Amino acid sequence: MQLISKKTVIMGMGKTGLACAKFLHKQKIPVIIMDNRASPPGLPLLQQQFPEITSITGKFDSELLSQASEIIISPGLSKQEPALAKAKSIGISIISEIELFARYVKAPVVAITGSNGKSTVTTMLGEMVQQAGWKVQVGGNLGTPAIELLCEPTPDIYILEISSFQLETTYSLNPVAAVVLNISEDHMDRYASLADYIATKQLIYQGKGIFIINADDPYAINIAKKISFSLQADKGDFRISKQNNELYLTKVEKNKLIPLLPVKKMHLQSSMMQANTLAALALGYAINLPLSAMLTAVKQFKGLPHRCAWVATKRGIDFFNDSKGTNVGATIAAIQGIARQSILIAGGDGKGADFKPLTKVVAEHCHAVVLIGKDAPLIAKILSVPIYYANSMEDAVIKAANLANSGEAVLLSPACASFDMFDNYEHRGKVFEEVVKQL
Ligand code: UMA
Ligand code: ADP
Repeated sequence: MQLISKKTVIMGMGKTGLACAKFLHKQKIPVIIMDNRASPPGLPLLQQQFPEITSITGKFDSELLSQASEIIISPGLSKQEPALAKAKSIGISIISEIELFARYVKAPVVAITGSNGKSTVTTMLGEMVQQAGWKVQVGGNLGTPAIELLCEPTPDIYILEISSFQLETTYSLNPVAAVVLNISEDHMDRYASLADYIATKQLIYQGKGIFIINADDPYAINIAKKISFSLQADKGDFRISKQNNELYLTKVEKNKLIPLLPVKKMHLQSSMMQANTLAALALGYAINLPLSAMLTAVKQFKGLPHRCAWVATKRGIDFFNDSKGTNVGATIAAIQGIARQSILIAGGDGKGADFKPLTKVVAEHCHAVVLIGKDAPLIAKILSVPIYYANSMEDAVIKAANLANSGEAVLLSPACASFDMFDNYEHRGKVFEEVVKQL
């Protein structure tokens, strides 16, 4: 294709690509959008709303990419994408949608990343900000693309969940506060090594803001101007301490412990929720939110669907939906959080993960595991408890329900992505819940 004048090329016609096209079109910046899938999900809407925007499907046009003024790449695509080689070799700028957002944003931004807990902390902090009476826009990897938030009236602050995929090509976000919540292996089909994945996550610590560090995380970097959080009683600016035999969310000021709220006042009290809450408090403190508003939001927070969510009790067995448990670290946290004998339903697309860290925790808490999906055989290899295979979610739930005893739990926490059997993790969680309700 011959370009008349240089244009911005958007790669990907999913949520991100569509939102970028819409935003740049509004700014009267000429764009072309391409996707190597024959029928990408955003195509019908694009053709309906913006018939004048050129769209190319079924392939990436390298020639056209090498004539672009700039390339905006969707998070599902890596900048190592072979079609980009020529454009890269001649120095064409390749940016994420978050970088585009950073160029236009007119209010402070809080940026949240980590392997697990991002959506929970992003949502909880959003509720704290609202509780304080500030205007807030919440989005990013959570669901609504950041660039779409710029089409709304400017708030007092933006709270963004940001994935490692988005960070790869983000350079000037300059958040007022940022956190890497934790690191556990994920997306090993995209990164050359764990070190590469960690380095990408740590790109969130860019600019002049206040950085929040998880003092319990062995991979947390040591940087100046930081606020730390920890589940231990002896470290962290925000930590868990024991007062009169009761656990408290605690703040440390000038070496003095200031108990903020008993953990038992939280709806969800697992250690992962304690860590997420401390992180949200540290972020809120960094942006000067009043403590009372933050604690009211903590008390009201009921958790998000598909994250260790109780579904039903049938024949004395509790069923939990943790479909968002898409990596090994999340599944370990879910098994420990349920804290009783369970039948685990796991499996799907493991994204190149090493499942070995599951062996011990499963042996301690699960007397059987039901496996589904593409990487079921890989998970089976590392387990020491009896294994049952299922070829559908219905089959898995029925098998798990038959294996569980009254007083135990059935936990769907796949440690894998869902795309081999379902549209996404929400679809997987909904199917699980429907089958459970029909038992
Ligand atoms: N794809 C192609 N060809 C293309 C473009 C995309 O095959 O030309 C494929 C990708 O490989 C991917 C899928 O299409 O499998 C979707 O990719 P996308 O970049 O178009 O995705 P969007 O619809 O724009 O959604 C993205 C995030 N998706 C990914 O990072 C894969 C959404 O996070 C996010 O909510 C949305 O932007 C708004 O910011 C989802 C996710 O799974 C929930 N994120 C990963 C995670 O949380 O672990 C990082
Ligand atoms: P993310 O957006 O990072 O995927 P979510 O808040 O959606 O995080 O939670 C995803 C999964 O990770 C949940 O299913 C839950 O079991 C697990 N999880 C949540 N918070 C933590 C944490 N702090 N540490 C480990 N696992 C967690």
